Amino acid sequence: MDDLFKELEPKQQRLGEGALLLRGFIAEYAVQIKDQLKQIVNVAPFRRMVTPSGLPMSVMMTNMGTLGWVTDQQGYRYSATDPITERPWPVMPELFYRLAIEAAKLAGYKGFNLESCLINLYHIGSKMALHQDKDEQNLKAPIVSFSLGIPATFLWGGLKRTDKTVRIPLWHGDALVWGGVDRLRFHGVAPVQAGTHRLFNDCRINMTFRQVHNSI
Ligand code: MD3
Ligand code: FE
Repeated sequence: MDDLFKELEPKQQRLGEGALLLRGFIAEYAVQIKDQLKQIVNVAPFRRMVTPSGLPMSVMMTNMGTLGWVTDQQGYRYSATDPITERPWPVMPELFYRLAIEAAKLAGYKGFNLESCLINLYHIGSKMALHQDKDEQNLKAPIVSFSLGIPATFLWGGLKRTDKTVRIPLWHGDALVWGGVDRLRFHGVAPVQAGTHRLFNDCRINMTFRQVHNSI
């Protein structure tokens, strides 16, 4: 869809019973978010992780919060420390915490006990293969995602890998919340097309906010 028409789209789009797309939800905070991200990546730099089969991912990653998602030849897991620095991941700034909880609330999820944020950095051509997010112990809590920078097409699949996928554009400032019956949908990101953004140049950043453990 052409960028010229995006203001004609509804601000809230229900993608499924448990999934809500909030167009432009974080747009007004983009400058603050960029400043905070700069400080995060000074402590925990973006790096290319390898999948359990040893292949480097095209997306670069880092984390903030009490737990971070990591992958290496040992497998996928959550870790309280950054394997590069062997120090705890940077504390999640208040702004991110507040915005993610607010987005979850708007989508109908209360009591979201936010523990982790995975930060993905896409360059032109970076992509994410179809997968399910199932490394969390708690599959009842929702996941909140924020998109920044150049747009991407995300692939919204079904509960089986072979189910057809719907292509949905994600623009700078969009938030997406999914949980409930939509929590285990297969999803991915198509190779990012060339573009430029006034704040993020030729990059796309996606942050996913997660509750890993069950609440007590
Ligand atoms: C979940 N990130 O980090 S987030 C991931 O844009 C991840 O970086 C993508 O998948 C990114 O694990 C997508 C948005 C998203 C979209 C559709 C979904 C997450 C979804 C459908 C079901 C479950
Ligand atoms: Fe995912």
